[in-house]
Amino acid sequence: MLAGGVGGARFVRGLREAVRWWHPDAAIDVVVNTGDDWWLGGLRITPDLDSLLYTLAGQNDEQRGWGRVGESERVAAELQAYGVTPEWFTLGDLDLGTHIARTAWLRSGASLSEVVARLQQRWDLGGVRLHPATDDEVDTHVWVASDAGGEHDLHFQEWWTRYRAQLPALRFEQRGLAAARPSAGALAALEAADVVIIAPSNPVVSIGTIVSIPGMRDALRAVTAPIVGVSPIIAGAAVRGMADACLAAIGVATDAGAVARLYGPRSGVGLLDAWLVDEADAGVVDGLRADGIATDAVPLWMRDLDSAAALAEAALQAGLARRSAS
Ligand code: FO1
Repeated sequence: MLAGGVGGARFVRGLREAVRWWHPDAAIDVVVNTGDDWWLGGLRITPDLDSLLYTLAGQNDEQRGWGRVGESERVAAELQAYGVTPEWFTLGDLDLGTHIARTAWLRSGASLSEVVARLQQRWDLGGVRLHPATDDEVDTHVWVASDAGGEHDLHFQEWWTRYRAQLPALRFEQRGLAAARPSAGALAALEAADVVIIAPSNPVVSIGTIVSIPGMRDALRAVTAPIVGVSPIIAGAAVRGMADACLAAIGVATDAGAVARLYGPRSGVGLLDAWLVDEADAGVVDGLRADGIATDAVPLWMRDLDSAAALAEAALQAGLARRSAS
């Protein structure tokens, strides 16, 4: 799987359940977006990797959608009193344990992939292996208009958590992208895959960032496995997060068909062999099929573990059907 944070975490939890029930000898590798990552208070924060780690470990705060369950904020209050962290970005006490461990290992020379492997050794993720899309630092910055005319850039986290993506984004910039390369774990996972699933994550700043890493698109197009995507848009609205604000920034409609065309058919220069939309978007199916993307309309809402598992199994079956077809 390719995945971002919260949408990706729910889907992976469903996929793990589907694998437990119907494919018990299968393994799950997740290539995770690292574009949301940033340095704060001298610590390297990796939100999407942590969303997946905590969710799969059963340690996530389901209500807030990020961070640890049972969290406290004693240290955060001190950090904010010193002005080391802004009031719009909170590092909880338990969460800080993860950031301090990660930063200590990075400073001792470990790669982000090694850090992720060590972090997940502590928890039982039920057979799921997490891989940062790249071990290189590639922070997403968002360019917005300045009050006095002109434009300036914000780190993605400020745009996302301080401004809730309400400042119109002129463009996104993955800083450091040119020098980045896919992680070895990500490439190995793609090569070994029977099916590659693109999770219903943010198509611009999560999936888009993963695919924009030099070499990643070619690696994806070269896999022998079928690639099936799950729409992050249902009936013209983003399921979670602010995918609509991100799509608007790149001039793509907030529409299940438009996102499939953004990814593109693999028979062209794109990534998709198959695409799943919600039944509410059944109207886009014929057009996408005509464009070479095998599309089906299935229930896309992940309300609970069972519905997430059913969706994940539908994605697996859509992929496997393409494998026999190709
Ligand atoms: N999101 C917020 O809306 N407010 C926060 O204070 C906040 C803190 C935070 C700390 C660590 C972390 O891993 C994630 C955190 N997030 C917070 C969520 C984060 O912005 C999102 O998970 C992703 O960046 C969006 O995919």
